[in-house]
Amino acid sequence: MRSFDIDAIRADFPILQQEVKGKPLVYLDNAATTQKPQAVLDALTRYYSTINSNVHRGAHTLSDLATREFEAARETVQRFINAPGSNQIIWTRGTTESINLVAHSYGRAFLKPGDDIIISAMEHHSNIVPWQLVAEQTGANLKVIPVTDDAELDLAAFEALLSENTKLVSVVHVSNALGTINPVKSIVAKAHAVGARVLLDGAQATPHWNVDVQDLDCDFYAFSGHKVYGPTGIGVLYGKTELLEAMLPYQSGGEMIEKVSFDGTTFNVLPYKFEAGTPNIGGAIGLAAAIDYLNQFDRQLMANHEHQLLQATLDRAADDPHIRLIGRAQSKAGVFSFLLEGAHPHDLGTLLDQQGIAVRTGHHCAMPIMDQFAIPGTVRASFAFYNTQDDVERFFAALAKSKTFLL
Ligand code: C6P
Repeated sequence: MRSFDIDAIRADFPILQQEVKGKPLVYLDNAATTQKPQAVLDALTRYYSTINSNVHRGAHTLSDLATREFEAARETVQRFINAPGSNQIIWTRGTTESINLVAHSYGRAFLKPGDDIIISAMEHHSNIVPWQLVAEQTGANLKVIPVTDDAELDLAAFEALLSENTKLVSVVHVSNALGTINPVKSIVAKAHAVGARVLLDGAQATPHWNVDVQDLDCDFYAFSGHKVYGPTGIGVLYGKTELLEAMLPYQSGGEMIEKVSFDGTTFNVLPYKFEAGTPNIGGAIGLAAAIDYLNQFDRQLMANHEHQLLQATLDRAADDPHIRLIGRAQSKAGVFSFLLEGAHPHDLGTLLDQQGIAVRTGHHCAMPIMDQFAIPGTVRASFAFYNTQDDVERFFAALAKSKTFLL
């Protein structure tokens, strides 16, 4: 196991060494996407420069090598989230596609008029819109767990929404806009008690700690490779075997079939039934390299480090009467979402960028929760384990300078 040496860690990330606008980069947009360690870049280069070929198809050596690495990557992901079987790991393009797969193949097939789907008011659009479409197409009702002023799920209201009509609950593990860590294990247990299935959107949880899908007992779990230090364009859907078996394919074409004739087609076994077409082979191998990179460290130490950065930020912000913090949950991941009173988030984001500070501004694809707080959006600084106390200092120095222009 490698020690948590922040200088050595930062040296692993080439992009962090550069300057932006003539200033050393302070990258605080990790909730949007994380940077990639050299190990991931090397894995992609090695794949494309030595074994690139299509998987499960060729009769030649390279295809065999690519297939082995591709399937080994699936097993790496299986261990990463402690899934019982690697055939429960379905490659997708990302969290968005994973949720759409469940909405399409489970929602449209199994929901009917009068059934209830429950989501929450703090969902990302990718966990709202697919369910709105499913509700329209099936006649099911879409119900929403309210969020308190402290940015926590109203669990009493959730329990009141649950009934024998509840067939599916789909909630975010960690909110990208607020940082709230939701008590998903108890949400799963309560939903199961009424016979409902549960999908968890893990896009913002997997970057921070080791998720255990068996411990959570969720029915589906979705996450994106690019948020866990892997490449873009690769993601994961985990599902319980009996559900995946019962579901029809999401897309159709090559790979997902067993036999095709004009009398009819039979489908391939799991997970290939859900993987039509040539998959993102390099992306899967790159994601496995990212997980191997993370596994070199004690992830608890990484999480502690991120938490210290968040706490230092919140402490500094508490002393500033101009800062309005959005997201005051007790249990919070490394997301600092705020408004500078009197300033539009985009203006502040631009001024920070000019000082080499990368943050995200806007509604963060979570318009309903912005509406609830009656704001157009926020400025969001989000932490990864390679950020430092110095990044926090430089963020606040840049904020102070921006205030001289804006206030
Ligand atoms: N949030 C953010 O800046 P994709 O784009 O498919 O990899 O992930 C979608 C998604 C789903 N759920 C949550 C909780 C998310 O945070 C995201 C992506 C990014 O917050 C881009 S909008």
